[in-house]
Amino acid sequence: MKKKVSVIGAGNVGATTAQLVVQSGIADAVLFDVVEGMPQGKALDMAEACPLWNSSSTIKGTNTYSDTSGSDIIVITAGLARKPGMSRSDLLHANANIVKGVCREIAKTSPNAIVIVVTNPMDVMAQLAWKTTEFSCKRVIGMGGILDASRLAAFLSWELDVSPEDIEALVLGGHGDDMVPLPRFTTVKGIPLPELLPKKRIEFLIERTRTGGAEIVSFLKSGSAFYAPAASTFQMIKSILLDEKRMLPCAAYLNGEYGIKEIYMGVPVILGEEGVKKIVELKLTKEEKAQFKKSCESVRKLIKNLGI
Ligand code: TXD
Repeated sequence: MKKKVSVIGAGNVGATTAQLVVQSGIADAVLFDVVEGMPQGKALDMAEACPLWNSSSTIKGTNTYSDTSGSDIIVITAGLARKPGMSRSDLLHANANIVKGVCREIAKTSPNAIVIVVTNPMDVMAQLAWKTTEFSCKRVIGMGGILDASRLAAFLSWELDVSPEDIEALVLGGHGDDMVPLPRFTTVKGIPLPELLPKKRIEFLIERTRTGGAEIVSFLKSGSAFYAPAASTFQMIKSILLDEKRMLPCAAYLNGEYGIKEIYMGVPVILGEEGVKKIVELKLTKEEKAQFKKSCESVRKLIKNLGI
């Protein structure tokens, strides 16, 4: 039997993630949303593309949690985008209510699933999902660092005129304005970035990475990025389902690693069939440590604001 991936929230990121799963053929998918008809319509459309994709995966769109039961992976993309007049804090509470509701349901219907949290503010929502499901922290993981690193890799490939295939970028910290891109650990075929570009240029590309999400929002006007976020989520799904043991920057629960306790933070982890197999600890410089700590404080503030 094929593995089962359920995507909660059939909007831009959710539907595109489901598409990547079904198109790859590595699992069957269920697309869930509270909007009636929308997940059914998108799922039917994808199912009708399967013959063209040579995929034997199935996909079902639904408004009923029982259809997601027994999932191997649950991806949470359900949430609201910020509307005019809405503060970040309003969004925090609105999305927290949605994620909490989703987690209560999936904990009952898919008690053995690995949960990938995408909804923003992602690090905080990952913490909330872990608390609400009461799953082992190895089985609740946030998606953010892969996307940030992919953005940096794309900018570097244009800057250096080299294939993105040969670029390994690494970004730590929370998935927010104070993420911590690491030039020392960003390499082109093994050559560290500081040997390839002047400091000023690296700083410019790092700043573009930090504001990468906003750059896309400013073009789209309504809605935010979804192709690269879905591709990032799919990389996690694949590493888990195929037990690839990829080392990927994800939000994981830190309990002493990096000198940080009891919060979700973006760090390199090894992802396999049981979820987080290992948190990889890097030796950071004083400056990198300070940036990482600052990023942790921002996430901690939001967690406090939510009272979790
Ligand atoms: O790197 C990252 N982690 C991110 C996060 C990258 C991109 C997007 N990021 C966040 O993901 C974004 O800020 C949002 O919080 C989520 C989903 O983004 P998307 O672009 O897919 O948003 P949409 O298109 O508005 O889709 C959200 C869907 C929409 O169809 C709603 O009807 C649905 O969520 N929704 C729900 N589904 C299930 N259950 C409930 N309660 C619910 N409420 C809304």
